[in-house]
Amino acid sequence: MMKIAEKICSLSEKKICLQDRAKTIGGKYTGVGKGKNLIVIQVEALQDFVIGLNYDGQEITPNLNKLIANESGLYFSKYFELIGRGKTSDAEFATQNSLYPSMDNETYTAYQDNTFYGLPWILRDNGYTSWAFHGYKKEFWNRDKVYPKQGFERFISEEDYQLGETLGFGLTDEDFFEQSISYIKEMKKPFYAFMITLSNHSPFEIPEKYQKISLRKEHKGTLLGNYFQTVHYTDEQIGKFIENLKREGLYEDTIICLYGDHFGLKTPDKENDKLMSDFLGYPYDFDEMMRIPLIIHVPGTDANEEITKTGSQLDFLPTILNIMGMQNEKGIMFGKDIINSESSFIAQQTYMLKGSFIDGEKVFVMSRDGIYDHSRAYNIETRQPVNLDDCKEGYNKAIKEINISDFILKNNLVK
Ligand code: GP9
Ligand code: MN
Repeated sequence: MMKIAEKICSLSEKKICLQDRAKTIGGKYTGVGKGKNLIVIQVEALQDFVIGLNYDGQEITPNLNKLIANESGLYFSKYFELIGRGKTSDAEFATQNSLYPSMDNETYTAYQDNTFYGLPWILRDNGYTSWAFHGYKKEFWNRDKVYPKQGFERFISEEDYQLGETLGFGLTDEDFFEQSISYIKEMKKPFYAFMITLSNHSPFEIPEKYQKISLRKEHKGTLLGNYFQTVHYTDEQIGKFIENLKREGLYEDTIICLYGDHFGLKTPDKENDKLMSDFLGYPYDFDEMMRIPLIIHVPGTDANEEITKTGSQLDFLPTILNIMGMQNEKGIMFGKDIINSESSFIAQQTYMLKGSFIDGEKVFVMSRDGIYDHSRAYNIETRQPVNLDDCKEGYNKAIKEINISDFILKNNLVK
């Protein structure tokens, strides 16, 4: 049978061979997580700048910091969201499938009848049980229709949880994590549990009893101040969940991955820009807005380091497959194994328009009027302007990548 990559070689008018896109190259940490259970937590609106932050002597994310500092914690600090029109659902899609989400409509609706071969299917083909968990209405973002097609055998949604006190959308992260444990215990091992949190959603409002961070005067009553409180609340629930996993004897044999789905504090926005720029000490821009943490904890290993190569949600699938010692035998991946790949390049398509990219050195922001010469570019460390002539190659590459991925979605080429 012809593999997907071979098919595209013959189908694509652009005659671009994608054969090598289905393979991970292997090397460092290959197979260190082989045979272990996998829990992937997608945290609502978690940006990276809160990680390791000391806010007037207070840690905003003490439990995540602990997971990173653990002798088996990998922390990817230059990791970026990659969404299309679908926000949370596109973050899920890119992460599971290593394809660019659609810009026509959210991918879960625009391509609900497509066939996919991403993480849930790959794990099932390797003997795993794959379930998804999210404490909101199952129809939202079309999840109930799309999850089975993605390879999830069961979707534990709002109707499967006991709704107590509510926050924002409804079920609290506290109830979500506490009640999910009994479902996880039902899963046949090895298992893959994909969990999507909810409480840290804009406008980040929680009752006073949960507001444990003592805020500076200038942050009180602002979105940034609220954000510190809700991130801290969610971090606490994740900490309790990890303790529960330990109590249930699951922690030692389970890889825990965690990442943010997308930004919480938008730019451009007058209030956010002022508060964030003052707080960070440099202008708040797209790269900081879209930078989210990725943590991979592989128990019983000495995989403990900060990885500073640039990556995005597209890269999660090849990166975790390398760690779990698996290959994607049938699909295609637009991402790379961040740990072993030489590349430090990511393309963007929303907020930063198509053609925009971030690499190890610079950020290129395509102009909204579509005229290349009106674009801007800056060095990611010094924040100083970069000559646009030095961005042409990256700009062309970014467009080409997204167009090929879009071609695959439009023609339903993943079988
Ligand atoms: C709802 C939740 C929020 O189920 O995932 O979605 P968002 O508004 O962040 O895209
Ligand atoms: Mn979201």
